[in-house]
Amino acid sequence: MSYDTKNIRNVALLGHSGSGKTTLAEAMLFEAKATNRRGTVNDKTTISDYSSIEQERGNSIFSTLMHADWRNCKINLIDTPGFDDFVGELVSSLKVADTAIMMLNARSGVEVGTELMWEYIEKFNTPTLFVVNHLDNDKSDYESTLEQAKSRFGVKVIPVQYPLNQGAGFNTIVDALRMTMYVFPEGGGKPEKQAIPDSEIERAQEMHNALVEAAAENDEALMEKFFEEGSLNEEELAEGLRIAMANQEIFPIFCASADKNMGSGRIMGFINDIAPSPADRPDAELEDGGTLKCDANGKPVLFIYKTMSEPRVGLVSYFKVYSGTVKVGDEFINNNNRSAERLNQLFIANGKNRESVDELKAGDIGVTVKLKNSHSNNTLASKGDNTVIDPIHFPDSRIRTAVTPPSKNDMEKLIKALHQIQEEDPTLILEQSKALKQTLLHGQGQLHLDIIKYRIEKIHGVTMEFEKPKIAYRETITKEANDSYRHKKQSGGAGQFGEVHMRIEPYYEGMPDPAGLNVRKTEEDELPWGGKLVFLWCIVGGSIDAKYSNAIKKGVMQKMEEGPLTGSYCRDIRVSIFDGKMHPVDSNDMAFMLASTNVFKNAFKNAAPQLLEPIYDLEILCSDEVMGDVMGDLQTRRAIIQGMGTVGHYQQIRAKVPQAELYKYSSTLRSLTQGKAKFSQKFAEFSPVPHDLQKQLISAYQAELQEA
Ligand SMILES: Nc1nc2c(ncn2[C@@H]2O[C@H](COP(=O)(O)OP(=O)(O)OP(=O)(O)O)[C@@H](O)[C@H]2O)c(=O)[nH]1
Ligand SMILES: [Mg+2]
Repeated sequence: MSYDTKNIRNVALLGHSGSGKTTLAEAMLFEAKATNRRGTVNDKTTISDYSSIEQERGNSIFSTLMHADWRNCKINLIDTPGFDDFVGELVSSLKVADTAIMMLNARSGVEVGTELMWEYIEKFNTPTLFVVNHLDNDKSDYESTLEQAKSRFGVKVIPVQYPLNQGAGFNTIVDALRMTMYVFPEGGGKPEKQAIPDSEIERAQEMHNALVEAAAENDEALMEKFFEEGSLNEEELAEGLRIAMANQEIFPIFCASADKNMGSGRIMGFINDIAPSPADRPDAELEDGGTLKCDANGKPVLFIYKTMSEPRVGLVSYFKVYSGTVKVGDEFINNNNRSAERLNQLFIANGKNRESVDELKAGDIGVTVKLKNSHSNNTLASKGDNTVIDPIHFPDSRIRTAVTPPSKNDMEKLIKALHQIQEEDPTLILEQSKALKQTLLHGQGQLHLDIIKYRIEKIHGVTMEFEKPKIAYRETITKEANDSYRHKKQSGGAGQFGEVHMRIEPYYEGMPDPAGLNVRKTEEDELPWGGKLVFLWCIVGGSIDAKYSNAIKKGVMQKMEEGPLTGSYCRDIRVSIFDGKMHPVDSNDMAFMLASTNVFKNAFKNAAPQLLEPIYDLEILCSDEVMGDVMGDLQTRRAIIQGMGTVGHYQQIRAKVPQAELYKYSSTLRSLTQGKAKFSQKFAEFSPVPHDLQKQLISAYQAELQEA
């Protein structure tokens, strides 16, 4: 049997690390009888954190698909990792979720991870409910957590529940939607429903009224009814909340102790009653700008949001059915790479446990194995249907490292293993840098890279060392220089002769023709590594035949590719060839190329050469108390502060920082702020290296040349 679209709820669990997502998921599955044993993170027995690396660390690292039947609904639950190193898992989960549960830790309120995840919730427009967890902790503070959530996420944050006795003895939740009090037995589970005591009635009624108002606000008929009668009946209230929830007009707040299994059943009940089904969400966006309706009778289209390889099984693909009904044996075309695929098996999953099903309807999330040539972000559709779901846009990388295998012979094996991980984890970028002669990994943070190293070693059996990545400097000049060079060789047979007179100048957009020269031909090249080479042929009177101009330009290019100062790429230079000499017999392309390379090199050194370094725009979000440390640290990194501001109750710092100063920034920031800061970075521009540093870099290069 498969679930109808309207009875499916796709829910992603989000929240700062440690807020209790994995524990809540376990409690939900237990309450829904999807498991008969409630595991714990500490005992390494949860359904969600099933991989050995998650169990070793006690944190989620991958998103995990689970599901539970609750009354007439199938709730697909995706637990996500809280560490922002694994933000890729969060983004792909939000792509397919129709509701988010944002977990707040009542001991710490809105944390920096909450802020970042909220940005994604806003990007995806995901209907969201909050769960204030850890209410059984002595240090928990529901009121302040609620205040923080309201001040940060706005007036649409409205409590449905509050705890009556937070702290070690926590067992009672007042529910203002149902106007009931839930008293949990020791060990949690099914609560006893009691009348709200007189002492709490006023507070509960006030909250109830706020909910009714919020429910009425988004529907004219309900609004009218509310004005006429001053209230709504249960059904109308539910209908109003459904509309408000689907349109992100309300972000209800629930209470829980996931650890004590208190509160999870009511949350599932609310999801069942109020949260949107996939068909209640806006139509899916397509790559070509069109949209696709979530309709089980439509054409079958599925989108792979995640893949993972498993020992003995091979590739496991997690997908959402965006339209139609998919059945075992269905044939598809992968519209991203045109390869044909067949669904030989279909599953629903609870962590590592999979259960075969015959079909899945639009909106549902499922699993298949052994697809031949499909990866995350691919759309499968029937032959002749070119639908491509708008892909997941992953964030830019924030950290890089160079990697080497212990021996050169293992390089191929290492690259193969990295490629495989990259296919499963689109936030890992592998770069073979010709310029730096290094293999680079770009990722989301030190922890992200450490986990990749662990997987490479444990799963693929290849060791890998991290090395400091080199910096991709650029070279340019800051003034004009003129020079000439004669290449002449007369050993044995045919000789070689070529003489080139060259002017080089710093190039800028719209510069006038070179003074005193007669430009015959202009070639303007965008360089593959950025910047320009402008090549002017200014030979008059035939001192060099025009047929040698290509060889002369090639000679210049050779040095542009391996600059005279540090062997880095050169950029933004105008070269004018204005004189020279030929020999009727000994002149040839090779001779002119060599003459050109040499004259360029010599002129370059006299043209006040300047090294340029990559500068990154850095954006840091941190709490007040660590702001001073973050700023102090930035000062040691040649940072130029661009601006400061506040985002909620967090401080935001924007700065320009040279890439050379960002090595290991992710781990430094984490230890400097005990995880109370997050950052992102983006390449901004190349800018001049300070004089002293330039001198150091040049001598280091010279020394390297001599060693070689
Ligand atoms: N006392 C108490 N402990 C809790 C509660 N919820 C979770 N914990 C504990 O807090 C720790 C972290 O819980 P997890 O469920 O792993 O948190 P998470 O949000 O999944 O964390 P990440 O996977 O790192 O993002 C574990 O030791 C849990 O047992 C709660 O309500 N009360
Ligand atoms: Mg977890």
